[in-house]
Amino acid sequence: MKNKEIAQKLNKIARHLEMDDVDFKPFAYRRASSSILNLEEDIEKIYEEKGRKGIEEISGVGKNIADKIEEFLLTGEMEHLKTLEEKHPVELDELLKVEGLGPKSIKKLYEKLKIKSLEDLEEKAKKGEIASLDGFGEKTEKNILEAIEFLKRDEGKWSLGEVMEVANRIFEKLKSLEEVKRINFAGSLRRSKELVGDVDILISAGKTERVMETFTSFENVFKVLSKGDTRSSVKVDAGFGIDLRVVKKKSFGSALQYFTGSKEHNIKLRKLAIGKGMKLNEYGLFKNGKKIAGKEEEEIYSHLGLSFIPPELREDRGEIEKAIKGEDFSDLCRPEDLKGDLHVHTDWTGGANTLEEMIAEAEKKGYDYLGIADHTEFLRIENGLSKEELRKQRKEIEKMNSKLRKKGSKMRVLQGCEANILKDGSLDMDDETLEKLDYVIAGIHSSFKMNEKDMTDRLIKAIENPVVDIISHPTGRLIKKRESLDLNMGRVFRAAGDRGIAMEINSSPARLDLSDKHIKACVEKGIKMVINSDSHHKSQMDNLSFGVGQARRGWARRSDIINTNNLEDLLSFFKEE
Ligand code: DGT
Ligand code: CA
Ligand code: CA
Repeated sequence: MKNKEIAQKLNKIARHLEMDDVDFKPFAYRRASSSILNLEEDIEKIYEEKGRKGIEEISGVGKNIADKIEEFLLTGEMEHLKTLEEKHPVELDELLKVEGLGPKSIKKLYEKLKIKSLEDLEEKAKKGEIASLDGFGEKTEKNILEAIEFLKRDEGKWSLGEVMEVANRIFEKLKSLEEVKRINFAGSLRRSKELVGDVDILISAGKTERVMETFTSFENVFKVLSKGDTRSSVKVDAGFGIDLRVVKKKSFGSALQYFTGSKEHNIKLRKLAIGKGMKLNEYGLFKNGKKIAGKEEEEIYSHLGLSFIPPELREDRGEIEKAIKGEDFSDLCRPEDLKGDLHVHTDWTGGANTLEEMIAEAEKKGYDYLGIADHTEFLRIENGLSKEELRKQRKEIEKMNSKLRKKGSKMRVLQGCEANILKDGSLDMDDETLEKLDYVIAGIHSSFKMNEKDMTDRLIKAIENPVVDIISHPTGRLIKKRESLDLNMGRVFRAAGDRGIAMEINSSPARLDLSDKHIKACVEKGIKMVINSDSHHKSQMDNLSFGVGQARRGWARRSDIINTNNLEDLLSFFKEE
């Protein structure tokens, strides 16, 4: 399937055209790229069956872009992109990772200072050469250096968004093999850590030859680091590693426990075993030299006198002490507990899909409700809605609801919005308009650099605004890209607790905001949260599972999360606080 590769190439063309300050075309390339990325059919197959016409029928693909796609399908090359890359010989992907740098500034840095790579950038910034460039200045130079430091901090770590797709595909492939009796993710991935060093997969299998062969020859494997009977390691083209271990069926549970980690959790657990005159390792739990557990993970915990500890909690953050006392963790929030999503965008603003398409997707998921939360006025780049447009959208949503009612669907569509918290803490929409909505989300989308006191005051002013029900992505961090806003979270949470509003757990793998630690703080303070996808495309509605993972890591129970409620209770939450 070449869809992804083509989408990436078109996106690259868009960036290069932006470097040259070309109008409109970048937008067209980007739209075509995203529509191909989200295409369900294989584009090669479309071309085979319907030829050139089939390509032009893809939404967002005009004649000009169809030329490029056809050329690539026939020759494996895209001449236009090559020419652009020769014109701007910079490591664009790398440089774009630097928060604050866009295609145009990258071009300028190349033309004026011959900066091609991150190393060049750091070197010139340290020498103070960037500050003296027209349009950059000392502040920008300082920000660039900070952004580079931030990138280095997370070097060698991968976000769940970066690994999950390939990890899942290889997992499914292995699972489909006849020899594979049991299979599980282990390591930090199973614990749903926001950043992972590598992916660990554990298997029990009859014969291992074909299992290892399938693993090391998987299409995304870029390099085989080691290959053996019980363990193999590879690196995939996206850059991260995958470890596969094969163990005996009778010790699958203890191996899963061991290889899930964390190391700190395991060390404490082993000590506990020793204290009880037992021995714990990846082969099993032993007493007086006799194996008393090993086949199932649950047995390990129960034989140690503990309640079962879900993987997401295994970080030695007090979970073992609680489990000794018999704490029941079975009501931690699960994906299937969510009855709806309250933060999705449509093509009325920055989203890719229509209202109808988003609703159809939510219905398919069996939701009780879907909350539309498009941007409001201020966000021009996302085409934020005006008062009048919000009113018009309301009418559309009412129409949709009566349609749903007519066909007997239980689902209801709510109208919210994602208002912007301006620099002074006020919102970019009047109260009267906001009060007419079912609920209001407010979030910070601009002026990210403010000192702690001002930034905290700003957010608290929004929290204390009576029309606000939810604060979206409260800390504003972007994983591996942008540091959190400078906030005093203690003060923020106190204000949220006093007003009784909900803090968002934004499930976008680029955000995961609140983070697990902040979620735990909210749980301890009794602050309610909402797990939202912030979808800009219908396929992103699946991202809720990432948010659930973080919620579980933060010890959040079903009752801490407002979108586990049915519609009636949810609406009364919005009325109450
Ligand atoms: P990562 O990959 O850095 O995100 O973190 P993990 O937790 O996935 O670590 P990894 O892949 O090195 O090893 C997977 C698990 O195997 C780890 O969570 C616990 C277990 N493990 C590996 N090496 C050791 C060790 O030396 N001692 C102990 N107690 N456990 C280990
Ligand atoms: Ca790992
Ligand atoms: Ca590993």
